[in-house]
Amino acid sequence: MHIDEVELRLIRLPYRAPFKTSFAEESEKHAVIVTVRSEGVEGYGEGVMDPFPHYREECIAGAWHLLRNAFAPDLLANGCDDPAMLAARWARWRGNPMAKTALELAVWDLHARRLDMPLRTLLGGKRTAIPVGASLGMASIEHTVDNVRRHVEQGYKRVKLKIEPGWDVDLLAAVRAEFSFIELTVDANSAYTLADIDVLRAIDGFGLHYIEQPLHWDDMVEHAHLAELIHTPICLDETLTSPARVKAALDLGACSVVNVKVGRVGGLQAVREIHDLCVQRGVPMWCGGMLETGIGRAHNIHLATMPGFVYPGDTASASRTYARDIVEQPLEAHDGVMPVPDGAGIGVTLDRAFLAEVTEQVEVVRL
Ligand code: OSB
Ligand code: MG
Repeated sequence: MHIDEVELRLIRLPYRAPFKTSFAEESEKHAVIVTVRSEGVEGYGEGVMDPFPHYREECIAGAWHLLRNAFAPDLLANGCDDPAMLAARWARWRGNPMAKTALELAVWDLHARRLDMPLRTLLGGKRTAIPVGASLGMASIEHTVDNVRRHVEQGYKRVKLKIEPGWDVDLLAAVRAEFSFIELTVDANSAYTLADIDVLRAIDGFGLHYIEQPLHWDDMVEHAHLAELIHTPICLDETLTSPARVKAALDLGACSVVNVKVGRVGGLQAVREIHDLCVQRGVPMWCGGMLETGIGRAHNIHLATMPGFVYPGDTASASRTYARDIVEQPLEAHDGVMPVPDGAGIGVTLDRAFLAEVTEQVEVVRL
C-alpha cells in the first residue's frame, strides 16, 4: 500500500473538569491526531504524549520531531502492505513507543477501511461490546463518594480511585463504608516507595481487585518484592513499555495483572504479542486509557474486544471527559457496556468543523 501523505495535527480540547492524579492536575487534553491518506481513503491515529513527561518520558515536541523526520518519511518512502510489520521496521529508532503508535494506529485504521472490515476483526475480536470501568481523579472524600455512587448507579463494572501518600486509607474507608462489594481498584501512578510499606499494608485490607503501579514508574524489582508482602494483586501500568518488558515483569513476579495501553507499549502489533503471552500464562489483562479523544478511544474499544481482555477497562463514555468530542459518533457506555463503533476501520469519523476550532498546529508530510 502506497501512502500519499501524513498529516500531523496538534489539538487542545478542554476537559469538563480538571483531572488530578499523583503526578499532575490537568484541565485540557493536548493530543496529536495523525491522518494517513492513500488513494482517497484516510486512516486515523492518536498520540498520547503530553506536553511534558509526567507519566512516561515522551513529550509532544519530541514525538512530533520523530513523526515528521523519521517515521512518516519511512512510511511515505516504503509504503506498507502489513501494519503488523511497522514496529519491527521502526525498531532502529529506539524507544518512543507513543510516537510510533500514533502513526501505526493510523495505518491500521486505513488498512481496515480499505478492506472494508472493522478493525476488531483484524485483531481477532469477536465481541461487539465490552464491559468498562471508570477512573476517578482525586477530589475531596465527600465528592469522591458521590462520584463513586454516580458511576455505580450508571452501571460501571469497576471503579478506580487515584491515590497518593496521605490520600489513601481514609478515602478507601469512606468508599468501602458505603460500597462494600463493588469491584474497586486504586492507581498510585508511582507515588509510593517500599518505605511506605505500613500504609501499603493498610491499603491491602480493603479487598481491592488490584493495586495499579504503586512504586516507581520504571521499576520491576521492588514491585516483585512488594508482591511478596501484600495479598492484593499488583497491576503494572507505567513500567510496561514493550512486549519484552511485560514478559520480564511476569517472569520476575512484579505483577499478576496487566494494564495495556497501546501507546505505552508501542502499537497494536505489540498489543497482540502481549495479549498472546498473557493468554498463554493465564494473566488477566485490561485496556487502560489516557483520556483519549474519540480517535484514540475508538482504537482502545476495538483492541479491548480481543479475548484476553477479561477485566473491565478504562474506556468509559467520552462524555465523562469532554463536553464535545472531535468525532461524530458518540462513544457512550450503557449500563457499563461500551458498544464497539460499527463500520470499517475504527468506525468513527471526524467532526471537521470542531476539529478546525480546536487545532493548534497542522503539518502535512509528503515525500
Ligand atoms: O494511570 O491510568 C492512568 C489518565 C492519564 C494518564 C494516566 C492514567 C490515566 C487514567 C484515566 O487513569 C483513564 C481514562 O479514563 O482514560
Ligand atoms: Mg494507571
